[in-house]
Amino acid sequence: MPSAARLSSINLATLPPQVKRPAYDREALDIGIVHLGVGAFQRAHQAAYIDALLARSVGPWGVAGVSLRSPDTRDALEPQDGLYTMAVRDAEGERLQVVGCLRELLVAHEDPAAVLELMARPSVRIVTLTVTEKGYCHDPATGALNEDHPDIRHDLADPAAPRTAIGFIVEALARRRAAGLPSFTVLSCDNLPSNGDTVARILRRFAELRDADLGAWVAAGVACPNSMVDRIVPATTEADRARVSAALGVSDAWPVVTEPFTQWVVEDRFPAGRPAWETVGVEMVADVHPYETMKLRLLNGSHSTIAYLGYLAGYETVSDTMADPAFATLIRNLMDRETGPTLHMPPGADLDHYKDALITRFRNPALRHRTWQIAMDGTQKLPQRLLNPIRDRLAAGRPIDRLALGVAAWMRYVTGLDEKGQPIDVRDPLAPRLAEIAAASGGAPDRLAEALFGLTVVFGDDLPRDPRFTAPTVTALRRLFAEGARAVVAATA
Ligand code: CS2
Repeated sequence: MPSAARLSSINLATLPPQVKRPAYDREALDIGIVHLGVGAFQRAHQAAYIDALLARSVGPWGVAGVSLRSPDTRDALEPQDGLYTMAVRDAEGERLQVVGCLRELLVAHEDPAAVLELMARPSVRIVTLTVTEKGYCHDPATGALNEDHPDIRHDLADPAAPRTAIGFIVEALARRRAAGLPSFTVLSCDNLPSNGDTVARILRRFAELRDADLGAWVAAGVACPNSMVDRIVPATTEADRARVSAALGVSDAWPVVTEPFTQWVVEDRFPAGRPAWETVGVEMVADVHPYETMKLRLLNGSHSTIAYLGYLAGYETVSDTMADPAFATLIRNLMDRETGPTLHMPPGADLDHYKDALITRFRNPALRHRTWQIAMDGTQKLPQRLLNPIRDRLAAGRPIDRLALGVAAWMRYVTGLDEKGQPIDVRDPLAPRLAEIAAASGGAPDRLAEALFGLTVVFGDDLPRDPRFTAPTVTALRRLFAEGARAVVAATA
């Protein structure tokens, strides 16, 4: 990085005129929202909405961003007074905007007491989360708290120094209760089915395990609206940092890069109050469920299918994969013939338009969204993205060939060796177990599939017993080993 000055409050005024910047008094912002899991997604999504809201009318909605473990975001943004650039890119070009709503940055692992103090402040009315699927410490197949999770056991034993988002929220709520303060609303912004109901169930169970009274209080008094979040935000690259810094004339250690599209649908249940989100394009609704299923199945289900098959076929990014006509056809047909027909569309939504827009978004050549990034944490993602649509298809007596190919591609991927025999860096909370299974199968597709079906936390106990699911999945897996992903995609598309 050249020795240019760092982006910060004092040089905001010197930025080139085309760079949008916070049009409000940042100093006057109280912390109204604590966000757990401050990362690229939240900075390009929720924070962008809050920034737009504050620009319309300044209010008590400053955001404190908490990282649970890694100090990287805090280390990058603290010297910048919490400021960072959001670069919105597509084939037409790039727009830069400096976002100003992040007013405090904390690292929970370093100072849990400071995070609990923050969450127990009277000004805090909402706690939002993007901690990824695995951050909920639950069984993905059932949505129930995993009571044997080592971090959950730790947090139950030592509530004043938690490690998990769940432990922090419940301890902060207990402190608010003891202080006679109202509880905050908990808003999950992760790609989980019924994310609000899921976090409510997990919080209630965790609180109950701490003490029955607290459990009852959490169950009765903490609102957890469901929400659907959508914006594609690939990991920032060195090239992004250099390009954005050059355009600013000052250096930004961690800009975020995203697409023009953004959507946020939220259930309107905020007893402690909320920002006037509807004034900046957030859809406030009574029931998020149809929006969420549409997005998880059409966007994320396609994404995971692209990620595993594309990676195996040697494609580095989503747009590279989608530039291959066989893949583009497969994904369109997956939506048209398998996932789309399982949906009850939200009021006013146009399925064809939504699917067309997704294909354009996946093709966005200005984003380098790595297949490897999306391939992460498959054990946490498969149930809602591919397996639930498979259940619905089977219940309707309909074929699942493309969905099964996606599942088989995940199985092939988690062997940890690609089609050229090169190692794959498989990131997953169950990675050690997956590696054991792969080693024990000795490269035999049937044994591999059989052993992976035994992961009840992923497949439940229904699908592994249903030959209408296992047979096409095993067939696809055999073919992936024998013919390679590109050929199987072309033949299945
Ligand atoms: C992706 C999502 O990494 C992944 O699993 O499918 O992060 C996806 O980009 C977002 O959900 C888009 O809203």
